[in-house]
Amino acid sequence: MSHKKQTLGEFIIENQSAFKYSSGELSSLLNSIRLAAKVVNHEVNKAGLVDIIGAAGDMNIQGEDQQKLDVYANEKFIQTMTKRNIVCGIASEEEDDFISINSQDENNGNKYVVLIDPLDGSSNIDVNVSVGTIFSIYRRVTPVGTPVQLKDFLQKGREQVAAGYVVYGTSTMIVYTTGAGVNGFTLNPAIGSFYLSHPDMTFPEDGHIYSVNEGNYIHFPQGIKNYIKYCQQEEDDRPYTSRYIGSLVSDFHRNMIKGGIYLYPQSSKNPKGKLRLLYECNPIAFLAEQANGKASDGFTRTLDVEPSELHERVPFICGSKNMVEKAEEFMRLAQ
Ligand code: AHM
Ligand code: MG
Repeated sequence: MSHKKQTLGEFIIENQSAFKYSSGELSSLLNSIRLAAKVVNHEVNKAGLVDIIGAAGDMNIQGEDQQKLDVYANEKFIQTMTKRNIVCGIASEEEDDFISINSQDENNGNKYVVLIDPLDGSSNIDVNVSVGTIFSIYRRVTPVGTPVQLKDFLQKGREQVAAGYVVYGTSTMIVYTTGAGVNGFTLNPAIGSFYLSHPDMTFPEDGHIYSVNEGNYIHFPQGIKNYIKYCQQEEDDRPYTSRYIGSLVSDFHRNMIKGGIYLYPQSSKNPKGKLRLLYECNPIAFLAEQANGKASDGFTRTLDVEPSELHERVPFICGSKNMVEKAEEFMRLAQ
């Protein structure tokens, strides 16, 4: 028996009324992300074929090599979102400062700001491993019709109205939340449409996978070292399985489906961790909580952290609720 699958476009429209501000603007914004995702997907898929991979020669603000596809994805998402009159500002992991849109136009009624990591895990591109796009959407806090300000972007993660990611994997998927659960849509490349393939995604409460860059082990805080040893112990349902792609979106996606924990802690090398609060941790934490999982820095809920700068980094622990709570317990005990 076959039945018609719902497309992402249909799903966005049907669920528009459940959104608390109940306007078509957020739907239109999600649709523009859907469109840019398809364009970027097309380019990512060709990465091995055309001369588009490799460092573009620029350094981003974090001092890392930018890959050409990062630049491409950054441009595509910014262009696509700017074209519709919904977004008043965009901050990107690849841009030093935020971009103000239509700031000279007093009649500009745009209410939303978007923070985006256009191509996360891009060091994986030249070895044909999955990468992702992560996005986070807020209502601006300054008056509509005025130029957007830094404080519109420096909101706590719990103020997000929507967040999601695109994973360019064996299949390309968009997974997002508007605060009413998490749904996943898979691209049918033959038709060019995303179909609802993973309705109501939830983390199993417990899991057997831990994802961490163990090469940094000696630099980790004692609580994390103890938790990793706990994962490896032969007791009860342990040892757990270690799985680390080094691409946050892919590691998170797998853990949400199978049950697991992702850790990028602070270390003596990176005292604040590596991941960015606004572009990576907050959107992923919002998705995690909406999927019955948890996210923290080991002590504080990620969504409650007060941001102080655009490119701020934080330690990040995220995944199945019981596993995150166990890791937090180890952090407390080692204090
Ligand atoms: P990026 O935004 O520069 O791509 O860095 C973020 C990525 C995450 O996707 C991934 O989980 C992490 O960096 C991997 O870092 P490491 O190689 O230090 O383990
Ligand atoms: Mg990133």
